[in-house]
Amino acid sequence: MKASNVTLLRNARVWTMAAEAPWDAPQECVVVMAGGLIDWLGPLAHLPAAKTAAIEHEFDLGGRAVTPGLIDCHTHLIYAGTRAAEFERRLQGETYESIAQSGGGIRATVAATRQATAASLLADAMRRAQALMNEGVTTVEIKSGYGLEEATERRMLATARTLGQTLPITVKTTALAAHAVPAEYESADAYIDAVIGWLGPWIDDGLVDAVDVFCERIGFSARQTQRVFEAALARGCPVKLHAEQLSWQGGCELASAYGALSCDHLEHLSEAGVHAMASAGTVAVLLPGAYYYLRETQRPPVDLLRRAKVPIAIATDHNPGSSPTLSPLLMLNMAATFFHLTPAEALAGLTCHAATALGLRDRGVIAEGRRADLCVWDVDHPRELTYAFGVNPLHRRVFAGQMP
Ligand code: DI6
Ligand code: FE
Repeated sequence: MKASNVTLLRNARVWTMAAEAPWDAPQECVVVMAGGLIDWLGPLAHLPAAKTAAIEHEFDLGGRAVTPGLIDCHTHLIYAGTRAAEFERRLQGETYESIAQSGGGIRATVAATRQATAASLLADAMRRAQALMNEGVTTVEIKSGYGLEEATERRMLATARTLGQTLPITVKTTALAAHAVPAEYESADAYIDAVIGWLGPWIDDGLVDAVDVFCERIGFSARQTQRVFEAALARGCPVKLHAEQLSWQGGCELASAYGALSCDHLEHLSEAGVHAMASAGTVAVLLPGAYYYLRETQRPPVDLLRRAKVPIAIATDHNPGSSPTLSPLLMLNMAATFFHLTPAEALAGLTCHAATALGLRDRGVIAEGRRADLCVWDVDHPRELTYAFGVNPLHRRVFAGQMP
């Protein structure tokens, strides 16, 4: 096989997810992939003879639906242990916040993760990543945040990098050392001082693609968030924020002022926050799994986001405490049922807008020159991906032009 690996996909019904592309009618076409990119897209009759001559492999997709590969732009995939017992406590009436305040929650996962070896963290994370890939994920963001000490945070970031080098999936890493205050620090401010000291070397060592903070009354204040953002941006590293999940903290206004890639969760987002995000081009990442699992009742202000033309992404937020799901397809359904996204908006949220939330311009839509990361689905129309739940119609996942 030549390095360019020129492959023709025939009989494809393509939803490119480009902004202007029609939702109701697909593009009936062929796709040429070369060197891991989309080389050409259009009706077979228009395929230039020179392209035809270069084709090395051909696949007939039998009229199946093709979309961009799914992008899960917010996960906490690397951790040890489970919080199933904590789930039982919540079923008995304890709240997520009260469990966190009594030393459980994030801190329980931190204790388990500090004990774990890099090999076991990698093995667990590979199983979880494989589950995402089985539903069509080709790019995943992975956050640190269960170490809360230099060595373990670094181990999480390095494990995420290794995962991306081991499996056929792109991994974007996010340093979320400011996830909770570890017990050994007297104050949140003292811990933030330490985090700021760690960030520089991690960024210099190529371990970090973005920096995140849990801005919440059980996390860090807007002022503390600002200090972390300034340290990250001073090193040229983009920022994103866990914002307005359990309470309003003004995190979105702050994050937008710093040009954040995304603000995530957003159940308590204010109208001023929506406008700040719109002006900054910050993506709203909605996480219906956490909303469902914590039995939240306040929905993110989807109408305001729509009207202000803030791009809306959705993600699994996979984590052991508030969203232990590995199903991006279920998130499509929940984004529609809970947040009233249309199926087209939900799928855009797992493809083109998720790419923007990660600062990636080379994927998320199907177009010439973009990465050939694709999903081939056994459905007539991709609205069926949102309509059904507990169903996986993935036929093939194409990663960088490689057919499985
Ligand atoms: N928001 C969340 O939903 C997760 N982290 C965060 O900042 C929950 C993390 C956990 O409970 O382990
Ligand atoms: Fe999260």
